[in-house]
Amino acid sequence: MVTEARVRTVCPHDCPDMCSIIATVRDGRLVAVAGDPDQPFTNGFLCGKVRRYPERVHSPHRLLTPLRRTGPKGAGQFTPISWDAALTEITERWQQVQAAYGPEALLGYAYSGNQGIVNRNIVRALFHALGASRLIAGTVCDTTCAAGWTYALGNTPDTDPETVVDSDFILCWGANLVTTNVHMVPLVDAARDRGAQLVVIDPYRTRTARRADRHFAPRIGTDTALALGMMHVLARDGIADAAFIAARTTGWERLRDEVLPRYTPEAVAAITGLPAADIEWLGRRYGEARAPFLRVGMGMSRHWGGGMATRTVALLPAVVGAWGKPGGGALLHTSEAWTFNFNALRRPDLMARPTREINHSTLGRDLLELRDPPVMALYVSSNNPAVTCPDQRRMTAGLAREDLFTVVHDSFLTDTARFADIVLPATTAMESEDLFRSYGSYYLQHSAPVLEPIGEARSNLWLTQQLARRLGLADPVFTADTGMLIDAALTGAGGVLAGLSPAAVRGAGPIKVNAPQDGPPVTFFFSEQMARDGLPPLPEWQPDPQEPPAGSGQLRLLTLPGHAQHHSAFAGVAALRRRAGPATAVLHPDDAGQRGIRDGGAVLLANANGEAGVRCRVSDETLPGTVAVEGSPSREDFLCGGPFNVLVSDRLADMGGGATYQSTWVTAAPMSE
Ligand SMILES: Nc1nc2c(c(=O)[nH]1)N[C@H]1C(S)=C(S)[C@@H](COP(=O)(O)OP(=O)(O)OC[C@H]3O[C@@H](n4cnc5c(=O)[nH]c(N)nc54)[C@H](O)[C@@H]3O)O[C@H]1N2
Ligand SMILES: Nc1nc2c(c(=O)[nH]1)N[C@H]1C(S)=C(S)[C@@H](COP(=O)(O)OP(=O)(O)OC[C@H]3O[C@@H](n4cnc5c(=O)[nH]c(N)nc54)[C@H](O)[C@@H]3O)O[C@H]1N2
Ligand SMILES: [Mo]
Repeated sequence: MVTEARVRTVCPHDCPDMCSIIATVRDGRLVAVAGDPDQPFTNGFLCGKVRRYPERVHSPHRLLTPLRRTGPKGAGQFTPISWDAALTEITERWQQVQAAYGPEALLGYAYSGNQGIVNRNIVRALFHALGASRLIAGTVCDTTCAAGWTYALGNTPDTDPETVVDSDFILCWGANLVTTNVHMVPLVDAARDRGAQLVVIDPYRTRTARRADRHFAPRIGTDTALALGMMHVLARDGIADAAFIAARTTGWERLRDEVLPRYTPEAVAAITGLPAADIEWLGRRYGEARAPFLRVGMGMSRHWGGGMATRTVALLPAVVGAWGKPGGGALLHTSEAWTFNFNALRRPDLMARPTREINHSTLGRDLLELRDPPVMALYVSSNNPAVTCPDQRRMTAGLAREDLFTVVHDSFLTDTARFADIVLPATTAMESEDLFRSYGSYYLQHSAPVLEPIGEARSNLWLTQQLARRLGLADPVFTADTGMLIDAALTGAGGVLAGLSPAAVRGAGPIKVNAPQDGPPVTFFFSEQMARDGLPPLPEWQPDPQEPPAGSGQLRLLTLPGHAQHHSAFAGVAALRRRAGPATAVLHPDDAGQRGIRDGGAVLLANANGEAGVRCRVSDETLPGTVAVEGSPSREDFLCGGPFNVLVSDRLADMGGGATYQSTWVTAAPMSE
């Protein structure tokens, strides 16, 4: 007899949408997924990637058993072993490393491949208890923009995206909604049906820019100047909201008198490459809108001046008093709202003393250069640093170290797993229970497991607890079940989570929490905190001192998330891989012409860090002087060299310790095939 069930679950990926999914399971197989029509933000549809979830879950490339390395590091040669043998070997090796080098010679972490509150956070408890070095994760993504945003606005949660329907002017600043936040698009369209305008500021003509009423393409890294130019116009023309500024901001006079006079539309035009008339239009239109909604993306912060860029753009709503107006406000991410009792899962109290911290963005260098002690054992979960971290030259050399004992827990044999000594098979979120919160909306949802684990795959929670037990760790967190851990994460949680019990979330489907209505109590035009942290307290645009001089022939690299991929997490889905195509660079016709590069030809991108051989697409979607690359393809998708991050250095941004993918310059030349 055929059994079929429909189960309500959640998309676990690192994406602002956090969709509610209705999964159809037939005879123990996931056969279909659909967007939950009862969750207003998901709105009954899924993105093109997650629609293919059955192919990811049942991919022929899924890891089904633990593996032990048999060939050279990186070659991907392994033999299956039992869980018992794998766990025994790991515990013995870790104990040897710790005895010989001390506990900080071990570095273990889980990153954001699974956004579940339990499965993402519990892994930290193990490494805290072991006294291991700690990874400051997320510097590869959002720590720089988060720092800039907080300097400007404090920790107030951002505007609810569902309120955008009441806006009359939607400004998407370095945010490519159609690709990275597609469930906001119908809400933007609803506002447009009622007369709102959509304006996009992005150096690339993205899918979102193509749908916009107006698209402005400033040079990469010039947003600070552009935002100051808009403020210049607002101040000069008396459109700034004096009452709001007086009531809820600090430092306006200093900004207005010391900074803004220098950011005339003409001066800003010279920096951004936009016509002065466009800067005038942007400033005036933003100021005259009834309820402007600002959607700020993270990509615009991934360069040397990225923190200042986000900090400055985040000031705009206060200048015009947009906060609190229905339809107005600003959204970077809603993370601040989720005040879970994270420490009940992460358990920093299990550390005997605060241990060494390692920046995710410099992981490769640290694997090679750290001493006293060196990192001798590495555990990577829910992350593919051999593709997605900057400075792949060092990352590869670090992972290739013969004396480094590496364990990777993943559902697929990723580029990172190929360097592992032991690979452990991970469940997908369809095979585990968890609690999810969205970082781009205000929904919370419990997810029950939809399927039995595929093969011998196991969850992050199971693995953490097995290792803890074998290492003699007795704390109850290492025996608690998922329900108890969800309970712990909600206990004492304040803010929007206050009063929510596990019983209330389990089986309840999506829950919308109370989104903040009013915006930040204070906007800091002048920031004492920045001064204390050794940063310029007033916004100021600065040229990148490492930018090569004009005429050097180098192109600036712009790295964009893949439309048909989620970093590398869908590499096991053949149809999506075909859709993403080979690793590709987009060159402007002028740049391609000057170099004798033709559309569809092979091109070598190179700099002092490394090289990547890719297909070329010639298009004016990118600015002259900028070469755009999409997604995070695996090394095997390159004609030679790669991945893209082999071109990127591990230089850090101005604040938040973040990666600077966009502060990369390369030469481009035709390649013989
Ligand atoms: N399909 C898909 N969706 C994803 C992901 C994915 O890999 N694939 N990744 C997810 C993750 S982890 C994240 S963090 C989010 C990120 O999603 P977003 O926050 O939207 O950030 P990005 O898409 O990286 O960058 C947004 C835009 O910023 C532009 N940009 C880059 N530099 C500048 C600049 O200097 N100035 C301006 N104005 N714009 C600039 C880029 O051209 C890009 O179009 O997306 C999530 N969603
Ligand atoms: N050049 C350049 N580089 C970038 C970016 C860029 O814009 N440009 N974007 C950056 C950003 S925003 C981010 S967030 C990072 C993302 O970087 P990564 O975290 O490396 O992203 P993924 O490739 O999605 O890798 C996540 C891995 O987690 C695995 N996984 C999923 N669920 C589970 C689970 O439950 N358990 C375990 N153990 N594993 C699981 C997936 O199979 C996948 O291999 O990349 C950064 N790198
Ligand atoms: Mo990210």
